[in-house]
Amino acid sequence: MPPLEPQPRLRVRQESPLNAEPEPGALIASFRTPNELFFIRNHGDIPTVDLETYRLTIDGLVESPLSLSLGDLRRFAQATVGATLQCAGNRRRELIEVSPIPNELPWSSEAISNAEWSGIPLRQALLAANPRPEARHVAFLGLDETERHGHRFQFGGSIPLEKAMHQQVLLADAMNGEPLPPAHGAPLRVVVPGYIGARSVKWLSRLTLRETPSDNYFQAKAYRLFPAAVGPDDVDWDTGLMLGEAPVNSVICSPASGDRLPAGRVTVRGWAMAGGGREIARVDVSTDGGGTWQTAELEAGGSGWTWRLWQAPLDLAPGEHEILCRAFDSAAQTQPAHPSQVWNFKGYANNAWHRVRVVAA
Ligand SMILES: Nc1nc2c(c(=O)[nH]1)N[C@H]1C(S)=C(S)[C@@H](COP(=O)(O)O)O[C@H]1N2
Ligand SMILES: [Mo]
Repeated sequence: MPPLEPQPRLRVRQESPLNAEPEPGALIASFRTPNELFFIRNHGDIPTVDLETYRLTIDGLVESPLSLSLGDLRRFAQATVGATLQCAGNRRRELIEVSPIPNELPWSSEAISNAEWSGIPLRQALLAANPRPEARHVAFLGLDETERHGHRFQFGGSIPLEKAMHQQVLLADAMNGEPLPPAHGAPLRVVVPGYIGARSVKWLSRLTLRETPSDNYFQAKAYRLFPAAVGPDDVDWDTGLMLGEAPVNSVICSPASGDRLPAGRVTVRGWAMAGGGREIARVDVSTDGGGTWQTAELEAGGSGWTWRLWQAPLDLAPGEHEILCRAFDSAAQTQPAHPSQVWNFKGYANNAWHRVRVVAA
C-alpha cells in the first residue's frame, strides 16, 4: 500500500483503515467542501489500482455483459452533479453517550461533505449492457478488502434499479473539477445522491444486476436499522431496515460546545440535509430547550441532493446556554428531540435535535 497522504486538516478517528472528519468550523466555511477537507470513510486499506489493466465489469441480469476500460468509459456522455455525502454513522458519538456502541467509529457530526462530481450517469452504463426485465437491483463491488468474522471480502452494496436509472446517480472520476483522489475512490466511484454514503461505493470494479439486493455484508447485515431492544447477541440480520434514503438532519457547527463567547449578538451557523432528493424547507433554533423556536436564514445555493447551509442571529444574555437546532424537509418531516429516541446498536441515522452548550460572558 502506498504511504497515505498527510491529512493535516482532518481529525483522524482511526489510522488504519483511515477514517477522518474535518473540524466543524472548517466544514461549513464554503458550500462546496474542498477535496482535502472532505471526510474519509474507509472499511479497508486504500487499494492501488493499475489504470492500464483496470476494467469495470457489468454482469448479472443483462443481455450484453461488458468489461469497460477507462478509455471506453470516457466515450459516454459526461455529466456533473452536486451531491452531499453523509455517513450513516454520522453523529454516532451522541448515541454512544446514551448507551455504549462497541466496535463502531465514534463520529462526531462532521462525517458529511458536499462536492461537485463529474463522470457518466450510471444509467448510460446500465443501458449499454441491456438489463433484463427481471432485474430489480444494481450491486456494486469495490476493489478494497476488509475482514469481518474471520472472512476477507470486498466492500459492496446495492441500490434499487429504479434509483440507479435516475440521471443524477453517477460513476464519478472527478471531484470538484480535480481527478478523484485515491482516498475517495480513484479511478471510479459511484455517487448515489440522497442515499447514505455507504452506497456510494469507491474503487468500483463491478456492477451486477440482480433480482434482490446485494448479499455483501455491508448491504445484507451492516447498514441496517434495528429497534433499540435488539442487540448483537439476539439480532436476526434479515429483519432490519436496509438503509437507503437518509432522514432529515441538521447540526450547529458554530459556536462549538464548550465555547466561551462575548454576551450579546451571536451568529449560529450550521448545515441541514434532507434525504432522497427532498429539499430543506426550514431550520429552527431554540435557546429554551425547544419551548420556542426562531427560524434560521437558509443560505443561497443547493438542491435536494445537497445540504443547505444556514445561519441565525441570537442574543445571548450572560450565563450558560444550550442552543438547539432542528430542520424540516419538503415532506414536512422533522427531527426527534433526543438521541435516545433513535438509539440502535449499530449507531446509524442519528438525527436528533443537535445541541451545543456555550457560556456567554
Ligand atoms: N469500496 C468502498 N466504498 C466505500 C466505502 C468503503 O469502505 N469501501 N465506505 C463507504 C462509506 S460507509 C461512506 S460514508 C462513503 C464515504 O465516502 P468518502 O470516503 O469519499 O467520504 O464511502 C462509501 N464507499
Ligand atoms: Mo458510511
